[in-house]
Amino acid sequence: MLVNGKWAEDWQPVQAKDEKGGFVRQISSFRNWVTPDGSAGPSGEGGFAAEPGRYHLYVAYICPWASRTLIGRKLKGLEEVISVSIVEPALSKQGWRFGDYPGATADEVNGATYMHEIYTRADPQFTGRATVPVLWDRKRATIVNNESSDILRMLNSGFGDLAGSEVDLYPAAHRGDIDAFNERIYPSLNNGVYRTGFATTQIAYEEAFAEVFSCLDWIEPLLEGRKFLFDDHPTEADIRLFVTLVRFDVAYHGLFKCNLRRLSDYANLKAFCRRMLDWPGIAETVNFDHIKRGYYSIESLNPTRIVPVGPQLAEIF
Ligand SMILES: N[C@@H](CCC(=O)N[C@@H](CS)C(=O)NCC(=O)O)C(=O)O
Repeated sequence: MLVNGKWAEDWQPVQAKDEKGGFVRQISSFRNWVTPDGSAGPSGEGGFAAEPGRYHLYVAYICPWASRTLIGRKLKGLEEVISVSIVEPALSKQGWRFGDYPGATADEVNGATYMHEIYTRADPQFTGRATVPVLWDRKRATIVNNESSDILRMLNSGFGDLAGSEVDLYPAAHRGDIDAFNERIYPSLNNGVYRTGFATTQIAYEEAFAEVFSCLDWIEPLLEGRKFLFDDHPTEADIRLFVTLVRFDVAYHGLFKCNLRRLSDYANLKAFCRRMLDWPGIAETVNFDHIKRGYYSIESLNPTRIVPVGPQLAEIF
């Protein structure tokens, strides 16, 4: 992580721990919003008006949080408006790195080698972890926001007419349901798999493990007879569910020891993932090679860094 703008120690996954040895995720620190007219959003300051070519997304294909924003960008037709850089899948001793691994890109905007350079460019004294996703503003040469739930929401409505209107990711009629669903699945499933995998005590592991499977067991019947959770197209809630489910059998079941059942044992969840993958644009955001290589590069969980051969995406879905 960075301490006062300097890279301080070799990268390791556990951020902070609670009193039981449970994994605690860092709170995102850049919270400004792109809005159609540059007025301030729900948090942070104004001055970030929607403009084509002004904003850039830094992402990792392995990362479910970053993948939320990649899917949002596709579904809102913003590929020509917002450019993207993709880090290499394997975490280096200095965290995320740009390079020539297949599917990764260089950083054409800032010319950085490591993601942490983007943080110190925005704040030379930054202390914290250099996470993805990051939404970068070329004009003010700073980070607009590094919280995926904010970025996903601003992709839906912050870009005004620059975005497509066919898919509303946060339809007014379903906002209460979407918020409640997001709130329930974040701790127990989206972050729950990480709390399981990065637990440092048996009790913290078992508690997180139980929450993961009770959450999956709760969602499975909800999807009975439905294409998507709340509408006839994907919304924020579907995106936030999908990014965790699609990684489940290939990374969380093995590496994170979420192994009571596989995702493919849940008929409705599996069929839901297939429908998401069939929605135009979504499959392009899922890179199984990066997902496998990235998770299995985490040395504290997999000291040999051997990448498992199976399963392939087509075998699961
Ligand atoms: N709250 C953030 C979390 C992002 C996050 O934790 N990303 C992980 C990748 S899955 C990361 O970049 N980790 C690098 C690190 O912690 O050093 C969000 O949702 O945007």
